[in-house]
Amino acid sequence: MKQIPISLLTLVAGVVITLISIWVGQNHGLLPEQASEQAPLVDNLFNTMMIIATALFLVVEGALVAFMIMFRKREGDETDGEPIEGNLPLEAFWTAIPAIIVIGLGVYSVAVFQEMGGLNPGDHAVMAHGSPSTLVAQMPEGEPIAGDVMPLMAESEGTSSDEVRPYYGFGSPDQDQIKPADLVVNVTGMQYAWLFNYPGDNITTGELHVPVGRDVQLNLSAQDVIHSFWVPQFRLKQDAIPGLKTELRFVATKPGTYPVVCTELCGAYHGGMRSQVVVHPQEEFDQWLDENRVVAEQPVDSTVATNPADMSAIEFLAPVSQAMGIPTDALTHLHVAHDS
Ligand SMILES: [Cu+2]
Repeated sequence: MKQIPISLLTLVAGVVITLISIWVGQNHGLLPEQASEQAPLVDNLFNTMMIIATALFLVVEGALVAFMIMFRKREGDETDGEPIEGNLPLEAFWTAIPAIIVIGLGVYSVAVFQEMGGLNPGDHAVMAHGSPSTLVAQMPEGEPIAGDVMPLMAESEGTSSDEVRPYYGFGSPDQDQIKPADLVVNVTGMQYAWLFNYPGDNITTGELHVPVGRDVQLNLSAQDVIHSFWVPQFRLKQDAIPGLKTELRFVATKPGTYPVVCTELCGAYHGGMRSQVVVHPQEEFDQWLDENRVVAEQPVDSTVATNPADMSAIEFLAPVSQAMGIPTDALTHLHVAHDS
């Protein structure tokens, strides 16, 4: 052991730690599957941080264990320890290394953020003229959901679609060639549900359906408090804020069903504010659109459920009792007996 120079040991340890760290960084298995074009950008950043964290852990814990063994109390040694105090080069070294790592990761994460369009708020507010996103303000007046759910959005929209509005976009894959998205969906967060509206097709659903491989733009708004739209498999998250329009763009890469989670503590039942995003192959998505267009075209009266709380017991039970062969008189009796 004494014959091997310490610098050589350090070199070997450095190489081994580097190899282990790189392996751990690629094989940690902590992330869910990647299902969007944006996911690899986030994962590469996360993996880089895992590599650095593993290396730091091994160096710090390794030094601790190695020094415990190397400088342990030998048998018969009753002398005091050496009075070592301060080492400026060493302190400068262990301050500089973390500083460089933190600055490097900061620059890298901003680069990822920019690549996803996070640093370009307002850019395509002007470009939106004539694109599907301007349809947001043009939802039919008579459509029951639109009027109730998006009053703030309608206000901020104004009359001209050319004006630059505060508009926070995220996830737009190509900021240099801003083009309208293939599919625009209006997403409304409310306590405690997500509502998805397809403005072009007059469809409103409780779960998001999108085609695979297409550029999807979500226009987010909130009805009551701040919510946050998150799909872990897409690695994308965007706040839904009352009075402010936000946007999330993504390209889903894998057909499947993924969870939509609200990540802003928005009230008592926040934990239940979950939905799904279903990524379809294109033909299947077209079929889904067709089926739901048919439903949307039904008269409003027949599709909207009545609220049983507004009905008397007789009104509520009458259709059922007829089907079961119970005379209506019996119901009247029940009603009176209940009231007295
Ligand atoms: Cu919420």
